[in-house]
Amino acid sequence: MDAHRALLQQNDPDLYAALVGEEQRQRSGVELIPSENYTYPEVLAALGTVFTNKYSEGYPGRRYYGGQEYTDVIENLARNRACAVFRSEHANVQPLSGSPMNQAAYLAFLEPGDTVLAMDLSHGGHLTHGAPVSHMGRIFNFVRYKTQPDKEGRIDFAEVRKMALETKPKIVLCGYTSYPRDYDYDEFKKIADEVGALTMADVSHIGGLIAGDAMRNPMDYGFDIMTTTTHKSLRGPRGGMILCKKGHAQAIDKSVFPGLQGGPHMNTIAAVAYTLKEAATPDFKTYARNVLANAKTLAKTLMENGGALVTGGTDNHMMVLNTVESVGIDGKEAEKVLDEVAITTNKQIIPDDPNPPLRPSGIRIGTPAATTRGMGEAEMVQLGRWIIDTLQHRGDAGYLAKRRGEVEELCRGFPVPGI
Ligand code: DSN
Repeated sequence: MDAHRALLQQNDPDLYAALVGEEQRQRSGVELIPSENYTYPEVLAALGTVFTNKYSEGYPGRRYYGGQEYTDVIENLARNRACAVFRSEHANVQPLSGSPMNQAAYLAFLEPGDTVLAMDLSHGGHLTHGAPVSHMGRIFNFVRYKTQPDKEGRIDFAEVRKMALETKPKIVLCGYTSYPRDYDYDEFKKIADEVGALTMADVSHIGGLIAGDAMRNPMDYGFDIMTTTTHKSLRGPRGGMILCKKGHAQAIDKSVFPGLQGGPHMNTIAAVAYTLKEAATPDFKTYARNVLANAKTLAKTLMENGGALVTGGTDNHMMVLNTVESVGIDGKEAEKVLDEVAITTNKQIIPDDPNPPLRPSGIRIGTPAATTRGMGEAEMVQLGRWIIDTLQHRGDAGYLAKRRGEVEELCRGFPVPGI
């Protein structure tokens, strides 16, 4: 690695300077974007291996190019470990990332115009769950269920069932990027069974928390398909995977390749295999539990200090702070003020947000990355107070500079793995 870095430094100083700057940024600030994490040094090593040189269209034992004796080894390791960690009958580890992963899953079972029942974007769903601006939203007929403000932001399953009976979806889809609660997968399964639909869960955000047995696993509830990215709470390289029942294996594999993608990124698959080895350890279970404990403490501290959280708290790794209600500024401004003190969050729409997506009413905050650094509940109390206090002191340059110093001082006590 050191020799490779030295070459980069020598042969492309501009690129190298940006790399060093990014390392310094990641080390000196607190990463609270819920979908981000710090991966293992071994993953960084695997990503930089000669597996990046290899074309491997097809699957182990059935490739279109020669020279696959080692790529087959790593893809089988990744597939077998994924099945064990997620208690799944089949795994496809080739999706390049989250969007192609979900596209391949839909295209395995749907014809253009078919209906999918999915969660509304502003209520926590994802762009690839049929938002009108996504290509999937143009090809398939997505019908969107919402959370209920008068039920503390939870899903109203009577309403989901009514929509399913009316629209007869081929897939009932659950999964979220900004819903701070767990799901009742049994309820989704019952509704899907009643209308003869497949069940699909996109657990990208909580894949690591499921792997670490800290949250419910849709596969335990008889779900047909489960998708997850590999770089969020799972702490792996940027990628995606599809888990499914054996009966769907052929359709899923054909849909990923040759249906949607060409050559898989074998260096990423090597890194995924390593990630899943880590995910099966007792240490990873402790990590997953700590992510949730940290989120609960951070949420409680924010609320005790005047923060208004969507749904009034969290059951997972993230929370959505309504900044308009809490401190009278929109999420864009809040994100920027926190950036100034080296606390990284992201602006976030809230359910039925009256404001536009680039100037929404809140920010999203999560604990996977800070927990990877070893931060615990004491640090969460500190960060929760600092977040509200900083937002209240926006515009006070002296205050912000002092706070940035305090955040950087805190970070020095918690090294980033791999840097
Ligand atoms: N961009 C991811 C997130 O932040 O949740 C989802 O695609």
